[in-house]
Amino acid sequence: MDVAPRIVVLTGAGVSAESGLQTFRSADGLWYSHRITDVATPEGFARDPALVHRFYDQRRADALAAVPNAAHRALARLERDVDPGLAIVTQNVDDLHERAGSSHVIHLHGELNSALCTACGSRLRWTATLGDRPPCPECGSRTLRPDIVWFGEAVYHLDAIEAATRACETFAVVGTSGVVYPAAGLAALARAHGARTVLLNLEAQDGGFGYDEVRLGPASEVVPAWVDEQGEP
Ligand code: BV8
Repeated sequence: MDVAPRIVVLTGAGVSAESGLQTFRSADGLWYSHRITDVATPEGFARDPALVHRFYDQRRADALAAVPNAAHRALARLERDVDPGLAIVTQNVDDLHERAGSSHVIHLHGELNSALCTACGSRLRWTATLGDRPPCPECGSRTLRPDIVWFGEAVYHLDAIEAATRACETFAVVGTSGVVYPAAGLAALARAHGARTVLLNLEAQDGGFGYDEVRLGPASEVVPAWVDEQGEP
C-alpha cells in the first residue's frame, strides 16, 4: 500500500480454525501428526520430496475447500472503513483473507497457491498438485516446490512488514501462539514505536508479551466485536 497503515493485524492459524483448517500446535494440530523436520524444512524436502508434496498437496486441497469465517470477513470490513488503511500480515499460507475481501495482505510464510522453481527461481501462481512433479512453465525442469517459507529460510517481505509495524497506531495479533520468529517479535517492535498492542486469541500466549489489551475467545466472536469498536471515537 502507498501510505503507512493506521492498523496492522498479524494473523496466525487460529483465524482460520473455524473455517476448518488445522492449527499447528494445539492437541489436534499439524505438528502433532507430522514432524516439523520432515515436512517444513529444506532438509526434509531434500530427504523425501514425495512426503512433503503429499503434505502440501493435501493442505492446498483443504484450503481450497474452506470458506472465510466471520473473523476474516470482519477484518475485510475494517480495511474498507479505516483511514488511512489497514494491512494484514499473515503467517497463514491459505488465501481466506483475500477471499473475504481484504486487499492489503502480506504473506510472510508464503502461499499454498504458489510454486517456486528451485532451478530458475520463478514464483508461479499454482493451484494444482505438485506431487506428480509437473515441469516448470518457465524453464521446463521438474524442480517445483511449494512456495512456503520453511524453518531456517528467510521470510518474505520483512522490510515492508517492519516498516508498517513501526508506523502503525494499533498492532493487533489474532489467532497465533506467538512462538515463530520473526513474526513473534513484531508486537514488541510496534510497541517500541508507540503503537497500542492488542491480542485477540482463544487462549493467552505462553510466556506472553505484555499486550495493552487481551481479549480471549474464538476469533469469529472476538474479532467482529473488536472491529465494531474501531470506528468509535
Ligand atoms: C528465519 C511453514 C532467518 C508454513 C512455518 C529468534 C529466536 C528463536 C528462534 C528463532 C529466532 N529467529 C528465527 C528463529 C528460528 C525459527 C523460529 O522461530 N523457531 C521457533 C519455533 C523457536 N524461525 C525461522 O526459521 C524463520 N526463518 O528466521 O530465517 C534467515 C534470515 C536470512 C536468511 C536465511 C534465514 C522461518 C519461520 C517459518 C516457519 N514456517 N511453517 C506452513 O506450512 O504453513 S511455521 C508455522 O508456525 C506456520 O507457518 C504458522 O503460521 C506459524 C505460526 O503458528 P501459528 O499460526 O501461531 O499456529 P499455532 O498452532 O502455533 O497457534 C494457533 C493459535 O491460535 C493458538 O494460540 C490457539 O490458541 C489459537 N486459536 C486456535 N483456535 C482459535 C484460536 N484463536 C482464535 N480463535 C480460534 N478459533
